[in-house]
Amino acid sequence: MAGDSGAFDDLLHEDRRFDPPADFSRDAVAQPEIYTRADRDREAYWADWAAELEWFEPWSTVLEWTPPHAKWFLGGKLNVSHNCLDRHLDGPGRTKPALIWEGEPGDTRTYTYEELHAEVCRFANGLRSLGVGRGDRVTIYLPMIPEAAVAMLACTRIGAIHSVVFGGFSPESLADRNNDASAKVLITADGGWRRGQPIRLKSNADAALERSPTVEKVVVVRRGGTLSDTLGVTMEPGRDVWYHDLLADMPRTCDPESMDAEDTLFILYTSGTTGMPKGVVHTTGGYLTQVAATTKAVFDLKDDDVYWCTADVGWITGHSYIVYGPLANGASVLMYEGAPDTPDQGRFWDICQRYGVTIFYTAPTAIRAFMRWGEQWPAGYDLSALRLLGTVGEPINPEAWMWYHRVIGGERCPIVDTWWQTETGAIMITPLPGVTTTKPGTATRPFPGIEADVLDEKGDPSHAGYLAIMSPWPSMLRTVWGDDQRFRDTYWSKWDGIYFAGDGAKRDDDEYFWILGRVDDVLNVAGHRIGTMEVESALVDHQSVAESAVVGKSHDIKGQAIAAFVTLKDGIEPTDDLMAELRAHVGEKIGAIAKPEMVVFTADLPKTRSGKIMRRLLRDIAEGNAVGDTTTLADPEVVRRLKQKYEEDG
Ligand code: 7RM
Repeated sequence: MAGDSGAFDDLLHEDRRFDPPADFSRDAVAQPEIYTRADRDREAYWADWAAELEWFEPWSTVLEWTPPHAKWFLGGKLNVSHNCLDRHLDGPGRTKPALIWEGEPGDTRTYTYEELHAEVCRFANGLRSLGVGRGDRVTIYLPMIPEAAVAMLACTRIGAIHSVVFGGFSPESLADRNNDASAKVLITADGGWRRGQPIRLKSNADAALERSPTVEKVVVVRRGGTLSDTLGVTMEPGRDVWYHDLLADMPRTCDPESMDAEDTLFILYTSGTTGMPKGVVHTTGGYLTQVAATTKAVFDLKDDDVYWCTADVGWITGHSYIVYGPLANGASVLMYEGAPDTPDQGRFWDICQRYGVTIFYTAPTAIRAFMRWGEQWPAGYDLSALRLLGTVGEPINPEAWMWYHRVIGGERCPIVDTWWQTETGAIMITPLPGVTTTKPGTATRPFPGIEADVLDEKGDPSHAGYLAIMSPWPSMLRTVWGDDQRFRDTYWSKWDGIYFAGDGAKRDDDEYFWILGRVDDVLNVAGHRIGTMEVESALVDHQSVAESAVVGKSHDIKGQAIAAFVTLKDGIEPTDDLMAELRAHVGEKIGAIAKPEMVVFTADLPKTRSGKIMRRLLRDIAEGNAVGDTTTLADPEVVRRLKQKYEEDG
């Protein structure tokens, strides 16, 4: 549990403090008064943010809260693509770059707001011509190319619900998501580039489609360049259509659907403790309000900024802080397709220099990789345009924070450490860059209008315990797709009417929040959420495996790595080849990000008398720690033998 962690007690004595530079504070979008305004009347405060969007019809009620179900801006009508595109077309926004894209091989494309609007409208018309309409589900399985943002926006324009599936997921994972959402259309590409290698998305999609009966049509984007010449994809007549063919005769305007504030905007699958990933449901008005507000206030967005968030659109960070938040604010968004070390480890800094990036938002795992690669890489580039840095995805260790501040930020850029989740939709705990004194390793305070606390098991405030959100917020998840009971059980069953985030946390004397990481069986590998259950299911799916238990193990760069303890069926020999085969099997079932870093074969797993696997003890073994209390084990010998074997195997 969270409170056990000795290392974090040291953190709470962190005494380095960083005040925002005076000129930054003076010019900042968010000034201290927004805290007082939010405290005075939270609903009126959120309504002020909502009023910065364009509504076709005004709302009548700001909030209706029947725990655990919230509705925001009831009766209001709006369209997300209209807010992200059309309303910037009057005036200088028209010719401002909206998307500045660079492919991994170095090819580039830029869309002004006018051009992006036209492309989105053409695709929206194309989707309508395929029979897609309000409420239909569309799966998007694309690399980091402009068409990913275009596809998302085109869905929102016609009221279709998108479900973006990260391009690194396997055919099985894609099929599961198609089926859970009953997707009617799949949007994919022939391929994409990652670390100099082509990713064969269309062939993955073809494999998934063999068991995705609801999918009627497949739109295939040509990634272009040398890649498309070599991939040679097959198109199934009647089902598959090329994106460029579909768009060829489509008009450059398309009337946006007038959507209800509470209509579903998208589904995004995220790993949980048990079973198949949950389809987190986000709706239209509240989601756009909070992502637009936080993008503007937390990233201090100004008209001439060049904003770069390095996430993939397959994750919530890509949804909220590459596409919807920045475009709703009329920002110029940089989007990069590939890896940070291709062709060399200076790639990100080269991009920052060439495009004059001013705001840079990345993950601690990336920062730790930059640290390992060495200061000479960023030192070789001019990063003086940078003025604000952000991090998200996992707790940032103070050394990494200090390095980021000094080496990337030149000791002049405020750092916003932003805590939030797929479920929260938008940033929840964060410094305001012109207001908050930061300390390395803490996400500081709730965003104005958010009520967070640290509670104990019983729901009483505590300096160490579980992170809780005390009242509804506009961009909160509304349910789990097709499974409202799971929504209640997962997030609302610990305390009455209070949201359980699944993270351990502490508060220090300044009332700052220190997020300690997950308290459930969810791993955070390089900022990606992976359920231990998912990996275990993939392992036992292999014909040789009898049982498995998966735990997280600290990793210098990735935060956590996956360790799998596996018992084999009778008569199966534990060999190195089998180990490699099991890792590959998990890769095929879920995707490469879920491959265990280590597989340990064992004759038995430590279990309680009632048969529950004690992962806590396996964690101790994987971490090389003293093994905790084994008195409840059916056979304490199992752990002793396992620890010995583990140490012998190295
Ligand atoms: C945005 C995102 C959510 C989980 C969350 C935490 C961890 C995210 C921070 C963080 C400490 C942070 N969505 N997390 N941000 N932990 N400090 N600033 O990552 O749904 O994929 O993951 O990530 O454990 O519960 S997510």
